[in-house]
Amino acid sequence: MYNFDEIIDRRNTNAMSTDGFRGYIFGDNDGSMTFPYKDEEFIRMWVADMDFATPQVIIDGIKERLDSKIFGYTRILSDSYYKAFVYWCIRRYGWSFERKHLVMSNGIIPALFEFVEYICKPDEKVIFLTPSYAYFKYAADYNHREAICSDLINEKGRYLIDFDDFERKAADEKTTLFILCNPHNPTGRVWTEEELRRLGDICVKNDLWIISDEIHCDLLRRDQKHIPLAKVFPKYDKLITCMAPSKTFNTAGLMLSNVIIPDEKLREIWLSRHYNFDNPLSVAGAQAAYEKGEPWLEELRIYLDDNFTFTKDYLAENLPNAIFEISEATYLAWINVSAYLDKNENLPMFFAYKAGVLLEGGNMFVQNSDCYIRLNLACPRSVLAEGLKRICDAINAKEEETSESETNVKMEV
Ligand code: LCS
Repeated sequence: MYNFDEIIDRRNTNAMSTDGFRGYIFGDNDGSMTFPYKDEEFIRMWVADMDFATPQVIIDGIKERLDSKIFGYTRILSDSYYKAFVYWCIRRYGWSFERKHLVMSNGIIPALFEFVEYICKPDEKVIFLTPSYAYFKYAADYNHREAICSDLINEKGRYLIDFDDFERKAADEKTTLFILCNPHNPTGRVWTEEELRRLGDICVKNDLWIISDEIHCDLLRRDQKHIPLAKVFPKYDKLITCMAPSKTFNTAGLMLSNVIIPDEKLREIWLSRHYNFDNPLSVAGAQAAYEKGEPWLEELRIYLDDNFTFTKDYLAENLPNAIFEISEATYLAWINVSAYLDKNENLPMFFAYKAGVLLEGGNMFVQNSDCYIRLNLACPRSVLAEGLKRICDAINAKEEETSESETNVKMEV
């Protein structure tokens, strides 16, 4: 019913994906870097938004709001947004929360930056699991709090939590905040109830605050089930949940995220210090998404599942020594290319120059991520096919070069 194969030109819309990659990936803020590809020739598999059209029901919701003609200061004051979102959570996750616990933010990242300041004293530390979405670390860095990493263990492509390591680090009395990515970016893990319970028990025992960043929770493979951490620990008030329509419905630019703060004191700090206004178009779009976006989402998930299968098959045939398991959640593929590329290789640079593909990888994910590339699969299949072909061709060409030069050296000897 929905056309996920449609190619939509995003240039001239100020899209990060098409026009912002130089600064974000390569730190090239004045556009002086040159590549063997024109900007429009790149296959873009980097920033975590989608190349699919936002569902029409959202666009219609925004249009309807446009018709009311005035866009003055706005804050979610009526019950209707809460109802739309809480019913979404009840339907999909069997979980609900009180209306007064819900506050809004112009994004989860700005909320993380604020929470680290509100929660941690200057000498206190923030812990998270690595590899990690780098902004977890930036939230600590920005506030001059120490970041503590607990490396996940990779068991043949499936990531597991090193509970002994996590427990030891959580027991440090200066560690006061755990930021959990549930489900996990970049590995794509959907944490099981048992894993969540073990993690949560360690936090409760050590009296840690927890932020459960659940921004990817709607984007699961179809055989998976998301469990909000707050559903497992309904009585633990030091647990903040973040969710958003932005990843789910491709509306990151509308900048509206849900933050659920059960603790009254922290909520009061938030309400007194946060800039508590919302964009009226974003509110209209988000409400329409939660009320009417589900059929679109279910079709999207089928398309994404197929993109993952396509990727798995393509890599098995063309890059057999890459280690890759289909992500349980997100539209992001996390691939180990250590059989082909050296740990000192700058991966985004290699693939931009040699393949004309924009991707993220290596130390962009804090640590425990050497030789990994992350591919955004939320694109039409024809684009995905071209991106994978270019990636595999670039690696295989490098392999041939290396073996040729090895043969030459042997012959010279
Ligand atoms: N939290 C996680 C775990 C994310 O992956 C992202 C976006 C955000 C928060 C951003 O939330 P916002 O402030 O937009 O509400 N992830 C991105 C990524 O991996 N690449 O580009 C964006």
